[in-house]
Amino acid sequence: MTEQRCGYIAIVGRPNVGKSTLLNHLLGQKLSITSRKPQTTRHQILGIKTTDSAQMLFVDTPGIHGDGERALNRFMNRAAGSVMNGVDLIVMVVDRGEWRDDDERVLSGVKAAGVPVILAVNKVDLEQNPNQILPVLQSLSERGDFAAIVPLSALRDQKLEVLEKEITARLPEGPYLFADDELTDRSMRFIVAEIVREKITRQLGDELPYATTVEIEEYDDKEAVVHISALILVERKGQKGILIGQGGSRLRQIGSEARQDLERMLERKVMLNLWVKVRAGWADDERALRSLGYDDGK
Ligand SMILES: Nc1nc2c(ncn2[C@@H]2O[C@H](COP(=O)(O)OP(=O)(O)OP(=O)(O)O)[C@@H](O)[C@H]2O)c(=O)[nH]1
Ligand SMILES: [Mg+2]
Repeated sequence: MTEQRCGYIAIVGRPNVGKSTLLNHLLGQKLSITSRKPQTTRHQILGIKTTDSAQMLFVDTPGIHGDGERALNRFMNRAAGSVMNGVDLIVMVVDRGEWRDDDERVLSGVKAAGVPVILAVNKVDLEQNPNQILPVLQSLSERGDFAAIVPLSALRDQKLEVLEKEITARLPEGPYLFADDELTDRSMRFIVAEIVREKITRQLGDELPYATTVEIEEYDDKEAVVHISALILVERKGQKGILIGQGGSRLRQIGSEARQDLERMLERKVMLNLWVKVRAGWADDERALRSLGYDDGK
């Protein structure tokens, strides 16, 4: 019998490099929300992948970035930073296209963590000329002491098995910590709130998603139909208007897309009620953030 391995792996990187996409594609199931916009992920999310030889406990994190003025941004940076302490391995995700100051910032946090680091060079599917990849990998290898460097495409499922092999080889030997059918430690309420936020992020203009958070007021799955009420908090009255849209059309669209995802996930009919409320300053007040379920690992 082969020895079983089990350990925690932090997925870190600057915003928008594809961390959550990588997690979902490694799991073969959507767990963490994604979008074209940077700073989509706000919370740590545990995704569990169990095979015959290993249990990989992946922690997706918010993108680390230099602009930490608002309490929400500070929370997100701290949440990502604190994850790196206490994991067995780090997968640092970068975009094959460019190295930015924020990558440098991530790298210094990663080095301080003192565990092996695998560099995942993502979005290689966007490279027209395959000959361009080699020099990119060469220059990345000079930036740090990486246990392995794996060029891949999370979105197109390319070379994910190579990454998985590199990860498994570096996990400590030990018994599995979760049942083999468990996907996450997050509650369904949390996942519902995230799915609603994903639809808002994907549908609305650049500024609005950052001013928005979602709170689940009711989650009742005792009947055949799952009843869910979600409250969308925004910061200003004008934002409420944009979110609701002409005659309620925008909110209906968001609700209908979220409901379809949820019905697929739960394999049940879902009744989803969405409400919008103005709560000024929710993103600036650390106490308010904690009461909304934001956790920075402190
Ligand atoms: N072409 C291409 N696009 C990708 C790939 N991986 C991710 N993307 C896209 O990149 C964008 C950002 O992906 P996310 O997974 O949300 O990125 P993230 O690093 O989690 O971002 P934050 O949570 O905001 O830090 C989305 O539009 C993805 O579809 C890839 O391998 N190839
Ligand atoms: Mg993300």
